[in-house]
Amino acid sequence: MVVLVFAAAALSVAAEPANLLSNGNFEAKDGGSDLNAADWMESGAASRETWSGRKEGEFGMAMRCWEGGGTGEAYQEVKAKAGTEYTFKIWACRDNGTLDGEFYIKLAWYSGEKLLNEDTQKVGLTDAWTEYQIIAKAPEKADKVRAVFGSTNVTMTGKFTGAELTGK
Ligand SMILES: [Ca+2]
Ligand SMILES: [Ca+2]
Repeated sequence: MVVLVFAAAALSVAAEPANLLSNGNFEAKDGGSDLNAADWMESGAASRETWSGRKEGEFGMAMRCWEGGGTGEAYQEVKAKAGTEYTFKIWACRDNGTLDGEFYIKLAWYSGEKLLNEDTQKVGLTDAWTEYQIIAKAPEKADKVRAVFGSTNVTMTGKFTGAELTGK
């Protein structure tokens, strides 16, 4: 017992919880199109763009104001455990100017293919890169979580990268 406690303490400095998402930085593309990120599902305004990363030449996921009426979404699904608290973090910013519409991040809980519940947080992006997060507990019967971010009728393009989902 003493040995176990000691080992846990020694590890605690380095033991960041693992990121459950793959390709959270959107640097890998899916098949032939640069606009399509590996491991993520995109719709509407969402597009993988080289101008959407935090640094010049790095990819991120854009929610483009000129496509899909500024409404779009990207998500990735992973296994979840009921009762576990999950934190979904993502870096984001938007083009400068007057914004109509909304950006959001969301955790959607599933039992198999059945949607149980959604925890959604609006994020008021600015033109400075900022890390946003939502923390929510997986409800009873949940066995899958969908980490989602998106836009609804936005008039300014949003940029997202550095997605991370952890559970504890
Ligand atoms: Ca990136
Ligand atoms: Ca994709």
